[in-house]
Amino acid sequence: MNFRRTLLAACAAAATLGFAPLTTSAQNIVMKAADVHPAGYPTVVAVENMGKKLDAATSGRIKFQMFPGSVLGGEKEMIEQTQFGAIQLLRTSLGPIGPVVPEVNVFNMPFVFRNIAHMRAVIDGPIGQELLDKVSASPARMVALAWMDGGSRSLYTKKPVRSPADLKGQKIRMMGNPLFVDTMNAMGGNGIAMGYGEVFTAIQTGVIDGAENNPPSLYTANHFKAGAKYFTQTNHLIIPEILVMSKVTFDKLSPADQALVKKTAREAQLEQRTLWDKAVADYTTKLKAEGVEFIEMDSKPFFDATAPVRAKYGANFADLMKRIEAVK
Ligand code: GTR
Repeated sequence: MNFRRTLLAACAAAATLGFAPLTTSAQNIVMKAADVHPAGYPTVVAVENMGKKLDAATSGRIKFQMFPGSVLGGEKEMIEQTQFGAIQLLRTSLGPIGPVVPEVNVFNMPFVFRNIAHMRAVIDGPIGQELLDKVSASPARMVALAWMDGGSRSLYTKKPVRSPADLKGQKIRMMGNPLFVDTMNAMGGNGIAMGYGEVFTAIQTGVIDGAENNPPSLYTANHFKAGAKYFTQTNHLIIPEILVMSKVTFDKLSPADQALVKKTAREAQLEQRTLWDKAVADYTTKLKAEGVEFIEMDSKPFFDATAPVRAKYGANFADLMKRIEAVK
């Protein structure tokens, strides 16, 4: 084996084991791409396809190696790893980005979007680009490449919930961001910040009474099997997902490769949307078949109850919120 082949083999082994990205003198890069969701999930598939496109367009100089299913940690830990370059590409909810880049919290507020179509119009337009740019310009050492769809989040609990009063005394898991804990407290429950990977056992053991998420997450994370059988369609949070690259990695790319990464990321944004719509429909059917009861109710009392949260956190975003509202 000559030196170059030995080096390549060593780098490939290191990449497989989850060490630094494979970088050779010829600038070949294998980027570790990470996601909390399992293989086959819309975000995972869209990022894998983006990797295939980059591989083809660069004759193999840039490749992705996907680490799905939280194998590299929870989102909080993966955001940290992305910041110092141990993970090169991360698809995460915008929720846990909020504590790192507070400017994005405008999208993390309860009922800030009227519906999914409104959220999509906002992220596809200038405001969406402005927020991506804010992440990239922040000291967080991440380059924001694209948005993805995380649908809308609703409550799932062991006992049925139809109104804020039904949430009294119920401990509900929220993503790690004080804004979400405040949201749940305003909605009538007790918000408990916890990592996604801990939710199943916490529901099963009664540490919490429920959580909130979209149907694909409820199904693939098996939380309904832990006892959360009532899905109350509050749609209280419509939080876009975000695709970020470690700035350490991005800065090493040539301007042409950077442009290619941005272009393919944007294509992944649109591809994921189609996969997402199908996943929501499919997993809703599957959840119903598993006996999960979907409760439709008037979400206005939850909207009204969360007004103080929008007032508190929205104070920093008054103009932006008006612009978001004006988007048709
Ligand atoms: C999902 C989202 C994940 C993660 C998870 C959670 O909807 O896609 O990125 O944030 O929710 O609740 O932690």
